[in-house]
Amino acid sequence: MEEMNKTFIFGHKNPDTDSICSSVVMANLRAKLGENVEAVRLGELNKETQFAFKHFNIEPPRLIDKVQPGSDVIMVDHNEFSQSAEGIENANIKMLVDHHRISDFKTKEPVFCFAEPVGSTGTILYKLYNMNNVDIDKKTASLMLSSIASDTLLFKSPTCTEEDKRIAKKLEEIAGVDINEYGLEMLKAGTDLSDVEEEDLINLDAKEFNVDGIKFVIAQINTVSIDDVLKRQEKIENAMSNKIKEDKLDLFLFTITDILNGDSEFIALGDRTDLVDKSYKLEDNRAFAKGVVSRKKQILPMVTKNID
Ligand SMILES: [Mn+2]
Repeated sequence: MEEMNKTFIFGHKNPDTDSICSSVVMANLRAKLGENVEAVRLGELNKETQFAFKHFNIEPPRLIDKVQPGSDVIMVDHNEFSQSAEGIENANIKMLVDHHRISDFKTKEPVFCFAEPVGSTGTILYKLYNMNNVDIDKKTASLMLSSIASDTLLFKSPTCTEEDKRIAKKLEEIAGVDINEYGLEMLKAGTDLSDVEEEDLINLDAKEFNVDGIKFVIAQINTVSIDDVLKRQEKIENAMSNKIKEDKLDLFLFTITDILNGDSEFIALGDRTDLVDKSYKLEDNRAFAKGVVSRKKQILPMVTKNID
């Protein structure tokens, strides 16, 4: 019966560091406010996130695969149902904390929404702690810092705001961590993908979108060498083609992001590669995108603009 009163808190499928850290940070806050909550996750931890939790000696959340009808949930770091838990349509969504476009988000009951166009969900959570007069402990600050460092690529992403920078400074003091030093180590830990099979590589950080009946996936991986990843182009393309067939996708856009220089290389497959080609001329199914690092602020708007 206890499970029935418990609120589950989770980020998106194929979780990244911000999704995992934010569910734990939000769970800490709700627990301090006296609520029965548990942070859970909707997928495996990537290497970057594993590094963060190990570094600060924090237990990562438990894996779940679906939510039961009528169960109480809090969504963090996402709102699109196609990126959420199986059964989300029939859950009771109590709260949303997010920094993405709002799309296909529906609730049965009135809902608390905390959404801002800032660099990470961790940034919004910092403000929620303040709003509730709850002190931020060292571990919580470390997780918020990890969120900011990861999602803004250490302040290099165009999604990064002055607010993220200001809050990161405060968190550095609480956590006793130099974000530039720690953040680079964390980002680099996430780029060691040599032992990841191509089938998994394309799903590590993949998000599905539905716009005007067009179903597409934008996946992204971080690297310190685009050329290294391109050595695997053929196998990556095979995996992408299989995924396109399986999920009936119109487009699969795989993005290889150079975290040191802040550029990306696209690999695009599917019937609607024109949605990329209109902006970046594809040759051998790929194109170099200078200064492009953000899915939400650069890549997704490019695709949707080309749909119109
Ligand atoms: Mn995020």
